[in-house]
Amino acid sequence: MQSIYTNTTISDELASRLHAMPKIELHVHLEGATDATTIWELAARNKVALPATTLEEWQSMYAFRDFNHFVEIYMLAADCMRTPEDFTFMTVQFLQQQATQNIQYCEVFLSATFMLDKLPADELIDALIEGAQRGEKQYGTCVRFIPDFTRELPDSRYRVLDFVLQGQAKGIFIGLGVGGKEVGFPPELFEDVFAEARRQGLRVVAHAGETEGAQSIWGALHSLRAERIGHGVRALEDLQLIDYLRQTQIPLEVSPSSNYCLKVVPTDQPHPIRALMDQGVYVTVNTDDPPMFSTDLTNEYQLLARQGFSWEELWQLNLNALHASFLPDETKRVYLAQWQDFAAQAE
Ligand code: MCF
Ligand code: ZN
Repeated sequence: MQSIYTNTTISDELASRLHAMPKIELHVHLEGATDATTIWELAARNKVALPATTLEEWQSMYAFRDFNHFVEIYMLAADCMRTPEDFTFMTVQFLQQQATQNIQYCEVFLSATFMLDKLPADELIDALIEGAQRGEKQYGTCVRFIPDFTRELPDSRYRVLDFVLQGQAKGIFIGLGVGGKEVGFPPELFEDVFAEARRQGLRVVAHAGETEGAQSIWGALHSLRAERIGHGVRALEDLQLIDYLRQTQIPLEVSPSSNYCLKVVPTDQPHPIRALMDQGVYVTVNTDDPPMFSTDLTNEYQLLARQGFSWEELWQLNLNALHASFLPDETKRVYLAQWQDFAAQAE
């Protein structure tokens, strides 16, 4: 990929403050957070054939030509994950990586559509719980999952909902999501399952406004009653939608590097998160699939700093993630008190 637009350099002091800053992440996929080397090892262990003869060749396939190519690689990677132990391992490894950047809590997607044919729901849930407990104990970072179904496989949606309800009862799943190809699969198709999920007390979120325009976001808001929008950057194409998002303060989960890598945003342009924020839209910063986009959350904040965001603005974006999370208010207050200590020291 071409280098991403920047218009300023940042001090080492700001770079390390962004690394040390206590953080929360709301939009990251477990499968997409698993690096190419681990996928290569899982493929070998589970005897899954990848279309590459060496790890280097597999790594080179992470240069995505377009969105569909990304989907292809993501599905190949997800197919290498076969056993409960794989999911426990991936979760512990993920929490370790998050902890090194002082990410204290994350809400993580799981591409459930691809998993339910491969291993029994209860074993997968127990494996994720085991990973979450082990990871939190060893590294201090807490995780809750939001399984999603894939738009282009809508028949999986009720199976995924049943799975989410099983994990909700065990306290590890908090919501239902939808992701994948927007083009040809509008939100209106999934109104039924989202209504049922809400009735069952699940939180609901939807990817929208990434490869489709504002109409897809309107659909996610009106038909699905999504509480947060994954990406949503194409809201800027519709001023009425921008007004609506400003008034309702429905959060957007923005992932700058992902948008550049998947050609949602041209690499020679500043990221539209600036325009969204300037118009009063509620935005948060996320990684989406960090190793697939050669990034991590620290790097996303540093990239925005290199596009001219001040420390105060970046700190506000970080606070936005805390407030937009599905944590109980009491827990948010505890984090906030700790974070204020950090901010006071940083001044
Ligand atoms: O946010 C990115 C790109 N847009 C849509 N979906 C996904 C992204 N990263 C992972 N996904 C997931 C999605 O949630 O991929 C699956 C779904 O589970 C579909 S096929 C890539
Ligand atoms: Zn995503």
